[in-house]
Amino acid sequence: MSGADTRQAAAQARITELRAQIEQHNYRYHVLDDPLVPDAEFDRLMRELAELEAEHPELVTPDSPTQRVGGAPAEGFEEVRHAVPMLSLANAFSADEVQDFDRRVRGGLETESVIYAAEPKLDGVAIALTYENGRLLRAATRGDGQRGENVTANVRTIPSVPLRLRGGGWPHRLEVRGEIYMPLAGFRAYNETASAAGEKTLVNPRNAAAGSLRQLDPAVTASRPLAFFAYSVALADGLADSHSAAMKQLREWGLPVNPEARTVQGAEGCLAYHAELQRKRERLPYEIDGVVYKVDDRTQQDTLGYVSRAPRWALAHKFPAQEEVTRLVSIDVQVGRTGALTPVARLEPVFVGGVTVTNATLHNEDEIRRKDVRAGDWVVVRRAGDVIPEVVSVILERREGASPEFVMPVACPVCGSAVERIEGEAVARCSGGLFCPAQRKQSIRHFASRHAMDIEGLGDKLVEQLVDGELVHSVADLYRLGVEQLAALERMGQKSARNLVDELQRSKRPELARLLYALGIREVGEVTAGSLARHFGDLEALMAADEEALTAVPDVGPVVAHHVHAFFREPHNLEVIRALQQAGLEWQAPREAAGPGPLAGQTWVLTGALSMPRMRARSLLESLGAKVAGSVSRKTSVVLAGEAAGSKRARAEQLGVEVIDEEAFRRLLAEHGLQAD
Ligand code: 9MJ
Repeated sequence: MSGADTRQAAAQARITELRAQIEQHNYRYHVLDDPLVPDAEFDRLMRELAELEAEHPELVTPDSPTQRVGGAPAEGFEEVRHAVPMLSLANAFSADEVQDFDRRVRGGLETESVIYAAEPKLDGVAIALTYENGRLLRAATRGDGQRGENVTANVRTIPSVPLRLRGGGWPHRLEVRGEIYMPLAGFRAYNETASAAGEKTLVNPRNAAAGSLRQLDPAVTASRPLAFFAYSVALADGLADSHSAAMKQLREWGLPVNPEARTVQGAEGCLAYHAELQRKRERLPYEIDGVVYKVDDRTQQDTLGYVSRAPRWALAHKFPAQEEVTRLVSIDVQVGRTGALTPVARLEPVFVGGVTVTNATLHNEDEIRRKDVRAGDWVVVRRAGDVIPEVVSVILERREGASPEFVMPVACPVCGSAVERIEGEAVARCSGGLFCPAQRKQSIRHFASRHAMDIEGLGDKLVEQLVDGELVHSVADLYRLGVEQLAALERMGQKSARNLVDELQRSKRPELARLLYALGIREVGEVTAGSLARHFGDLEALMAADEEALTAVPDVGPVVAHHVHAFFREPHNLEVIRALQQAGLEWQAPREAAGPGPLAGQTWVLTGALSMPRMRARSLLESLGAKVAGSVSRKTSVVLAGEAAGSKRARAEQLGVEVIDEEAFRRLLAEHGLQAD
């Protein structure tokens, strides 16, 4: 063999090895969600392969991982006829409809109970992938179900779509169907970069996926963060005798399958799954608009067959829509705890996100301008999960004669004080401070709230009466309220008055961090309150600190330092603190100041979805003396793994680091007298 031949043979061997390694890493990352190596190592392998292929262009093959983006922009998309039509799904919106479906299925099969495969319903673009001898040959959109478009060049750029199947035993021709979608993190990151560069942003993840696939230049598609989940197999006689087994097989061949998929029994199992996914919805890394149930057994599917263009054996059970259209009656202005004026849309009642909504936030004046929202407009209202409903956009086509533009009032609508808007800030504020009854009411509500002083029984209506009736001017006055005084108020009886006075008594020994949070200092949330309490140990030291001393506290920057400093220079605030002391409040020094916490010396890592905010888990751990780190190493003491924990959990298990779930974490907190919620 000549020297050149030997070099080429060596290059070929290394190329084969690199491709296999890269494919393995892709599989671990996209299918198993459990990467073996850091991104940098993966990038290094890709670079080495690209360099070798550049030196030996004759060794490049179309299914090499370097060849995802290829060719010049196309003129248009060629039409593709689907050998097996791509069907749509029948929809259901209620439990009754799901029960009807199950009844029809059982009737059709003459059986008592049916096993269903249940999976999330992604809202993206349906796609058919054809593999021939394990190689991706073609990708086609659904189109009208009979004919779609050939978007192979674009789909090849999606990293989670394998160009070659893993393992073996696949049929000569395999057609896999599934959904192309844009994960939320990618959608947000893309928009952040685009908007910083002054480029057009993507409207929502669904449109983004559809628009990205319809690009004539595959390089543009490649720049969009798309992903793929497989959810059915066409043309696969004898592949597997159930849907769930077919999905398992696809996963082994390297196709990503949704990890939330389950098999369930009967309508009851379906409905429980629906409820579970609805709870999980906000924590999933992609948008879903419902769940899909499919009769799992293939023979049973064939028995049931099809009606018009949908299978009788499948049902899409949609979640309540998160966006609806209604009429905006008027725009009011609400005053918050810190005096922030928030424009609020009063709406004609509309059922959205599972509840009737009559008010939605418009955020601030600039947002109203940007969206050009006017009284009388038809607007799109969004309510997602527990998030406050908001006005997303105006349907300008439906505007009949425009109302005047909204202007922020120059005087506070509640107390009449001047409204100020600092240059460069989006928020306008009432300058009335605690003179303003609205600010007073909100600060009392905040003081009593669960994560602050946790005073039960001090609801909105009661606070309203206390402030309007001049019984309470500041939070300190709460501690002077007597049972008889409270019992005389509307909707209060002796018993609830007594309970509230007891609650107030009980709240007189708060931890310093809770009290700091309860005082409602601007920009001081629970975590910052915890840091301040630990750093200074007592209130007097904190009150005496200058801005420089404050910025020495972990997590405290100049803005927070400024607000904290200003708060303790305001005579009214000092008066309230003295009055609280006179009323008998004694705050407790933070645990660390009293000695090292029970978890001192431990390093914890949080991963996966927890039912409490991450920050809360973190501050609870810190209050017990633990440190919280971002990545798992041999030095990690414990990994707290929430739902859908992925690579960090795997790494911990690999290193033999203790992994606990949320339930165990809550038990540990309880042992140390802490409550998570
Ligand atoms: C979505 N969109 O997530 C199906 N789908 O099955 C799932 N769509 C489907 N299955 C047969 N999970 C036709 C459509």
